[in-house]
Amino acid sequence: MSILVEISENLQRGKAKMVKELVQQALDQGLSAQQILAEGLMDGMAVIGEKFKKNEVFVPEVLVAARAMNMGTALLKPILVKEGTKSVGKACLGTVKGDLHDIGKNLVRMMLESKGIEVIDLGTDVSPETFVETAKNQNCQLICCSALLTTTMGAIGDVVKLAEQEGIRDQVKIMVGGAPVTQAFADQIGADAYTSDAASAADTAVELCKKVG
Ligand code: B1M
Repeated sequence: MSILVEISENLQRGKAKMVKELVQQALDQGLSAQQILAEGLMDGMAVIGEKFKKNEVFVPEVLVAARAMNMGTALLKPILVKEGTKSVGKACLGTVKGDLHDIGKNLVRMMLESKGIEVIDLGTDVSPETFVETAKNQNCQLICCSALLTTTMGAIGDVVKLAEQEGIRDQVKIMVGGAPVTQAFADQIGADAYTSDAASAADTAVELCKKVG
């Protein structure tokens, strides 16, 4: 069995310590951090997601898998994030109000940092007020909102509206993403950019920072 399959399967079983060991072994074997992330950790999480959908696994199993995912990504982070890169801009990032999913958000953070963007991570269940106040007080060029639930994605629209009301809409770009979010939804709420994955979020963020100046 390839080490990437082993990582994926152990993640699915929630074996966090084993996942951490296997990720280290994979790095020692010379596999790239990107490959371990995509074909090991994210592959395992995708299988869990499908089983969760079909009621074949439940919240506790998903939580332990998420913990294993986080243990694995913690090892990859220093490699994916090039330390000491010149800052190209500042972003505040969070999962929107009512939503506790943070794995995708954490990946977005990692990728943004790898491109030299300073990230203020607001965590999960972040209110529109917190996004907008932080952007204002910390002079962020970007507000980055992640939403994983169809019931919470509407909260991104509230962030856009509040940024308008607070008079900072022309000083800040708003980026959105997360499994249920689409380009059409982003257009509908007046966001500046939508991307489907963390790597393209980072590329888009760099472009937007250049536009804001
Ligand atoms: Co939740 N959950 N969950 N869950 N959970 C989903 C999202 C769901 C699709 C599962 C399903 O039914 N198939 C479903 C939502 C259905 C819907 O809304 N239509 C669901 C549900 C229903 C729920 C609960 C309501 C379940 C319950 O309690 N009955 C509950 C809600 C809690 C809450 O938030 N208030 C809940 C709870 C949980 C756990 C706590 C158990 C756990 C979260 C643990 C954690 O995050 N620390 C969890 C998990 C893990 C999932 C699934 C299985 C996996 C999500 C994940 O981490 N994916 C998920 C099923 C799925 O998505 N297939 C599911 C891996 C991650 C890398 O992908 O986050 O999509 P993702 O991020 C991607 C892109 O979307 C993008 O980049 C990443 C990849 O590069 N991206 C951005 C993300 N944010 C971005 C921002 C950007 C740009 C790109 O710009 C700013």
